Amino acid sequence: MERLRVAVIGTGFIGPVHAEAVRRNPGLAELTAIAGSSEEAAGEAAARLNVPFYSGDYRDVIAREDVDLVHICTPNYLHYPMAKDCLENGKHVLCEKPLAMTSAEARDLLRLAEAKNLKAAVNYNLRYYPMIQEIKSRNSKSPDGRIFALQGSYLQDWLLHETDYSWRMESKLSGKTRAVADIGTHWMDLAQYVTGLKIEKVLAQFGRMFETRRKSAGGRDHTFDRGGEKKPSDYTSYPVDTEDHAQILLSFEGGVLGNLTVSQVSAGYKNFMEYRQMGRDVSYSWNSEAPNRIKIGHRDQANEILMKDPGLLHSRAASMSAYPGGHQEGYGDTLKFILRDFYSDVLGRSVEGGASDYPTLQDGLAEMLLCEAIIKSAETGEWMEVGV
Ligand code: SOE
Repeated sequence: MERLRVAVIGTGFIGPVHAEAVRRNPGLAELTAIAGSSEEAAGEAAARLNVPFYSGDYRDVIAREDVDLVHICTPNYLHYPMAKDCLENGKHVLCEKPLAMTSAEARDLLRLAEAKNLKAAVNYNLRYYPMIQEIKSRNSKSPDGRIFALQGSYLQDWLLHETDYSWRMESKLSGKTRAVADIGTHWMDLAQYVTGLKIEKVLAQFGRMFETRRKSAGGRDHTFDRGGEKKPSDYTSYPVDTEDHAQILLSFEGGVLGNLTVSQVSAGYKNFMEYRQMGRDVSYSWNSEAPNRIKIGHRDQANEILMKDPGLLHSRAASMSAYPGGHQEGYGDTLKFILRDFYSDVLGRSVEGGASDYPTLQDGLAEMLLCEAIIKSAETGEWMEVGV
C-alpha cells in the first residue's frame, strides 16, 4: 500500500488537530473522510478542512472502501464502541486518550485488534516532544538502577470557574475519574515510557473545588465562559462526582519513588506538564511551557540547560524535531511524529532514528488499570496494587 487513506471521527477541538497532523505526513497518508456528531457539524468541518467525504454518522465513514485507518477524536464514552466498530470493519485505529471507560473495554479492544491482525494506537502524544525523547535516550544509555525518584505535575485552570463546562464534567460521558484520566494518564504514560519502569502501586487523594457547578442551558463546551454575557436564569445546577485535583504517590518497579499532582483548577497554569527525574548521576527537569529545553542538574559541576538542536541530540530525539536548530517545537508537532511512527508501522516501513515505539492499546490498557487503582485508592485511602 502506497499511502494510508485516513478518516477522522470528531470535529471538536482535537479532531481538526488530528486532521492537520495527517496532512503533515503526506508521504504516508491522505485524509479522505471526516465524521461529526451531526451532518451540519461534519459538513462545516469538511468544508473548512477540504475533506472530500463527510457524514453525521461515523458508520458511513468506517464502511468506506477508501478508508484504511480511523482516528477517534470523540468524548471518552464513545471511544470503545467506535474503536470496536472500526476494528470489526477491518480498519486500523488511532484512538484519543483515555482509550476507554474501563480496563475491561480496553482489554476487549486489544483482543479484537490482535484477532483481526490490525494495528492500533492511543494518542499519548506528549511522548513526542524531542526533549522528552532525549531524556529517554539518555536513560536507555544509563545502567539500570540509576533513577531514584520521579516527580511531576500536569496543571490546568480551564475548569476553575464553577461555570466552566466541558463534557468531561459529566462522569457518564467521561468516566469515574476526570482529571486523572484526561491529563494524569499523559504524565504516567510519559514517565513509564521515558524510564521503562512500570508503576506498581498508587496512593491517591482526590479534591473537588465545587460539589455542584452550573452550566448554560445549551450544555455546550463553555471552556472559556466567564459567565459574563449570561443571566443567572440561563444556568442550571448539576452535581459534580469527579475530581478537579489529585495528589498521587506512585511506587514504580525497582523501588523508584514517584509523586504526581494533577489539576484542572490551578489558576494560571494553562496546560503545564512537568517531568522531573532524580538519579544517582544527574537530575532532569522538563516542562511543556518551555518544551525545547531540559535542565540537567549536577552535584559536582555546573548545572546545564540543554536547548533543542537536532545536531546535539540523540538520533531518535533529532528525528522527532519538526524544525532545524532551536526553532520552537509545539503541541501540534508531537502529533505529526506519533502519526509518522504509527503509520510507518502500519505500512511496514522503517522509521528514521530507530524503531517506532508509539503508544499501543497495551499502553492504553495500562492507563485504564492505573485509573482504576487510583480511584480505589482515593475511595479507601489505602495503597492499591495496579492490575495487569
Ligand atoms: C483537556 O484537558 C486537554 O485537551 C486534554 O484532553 C488533552 O489530552 C491534553 O493534551 C490537553 O488538555
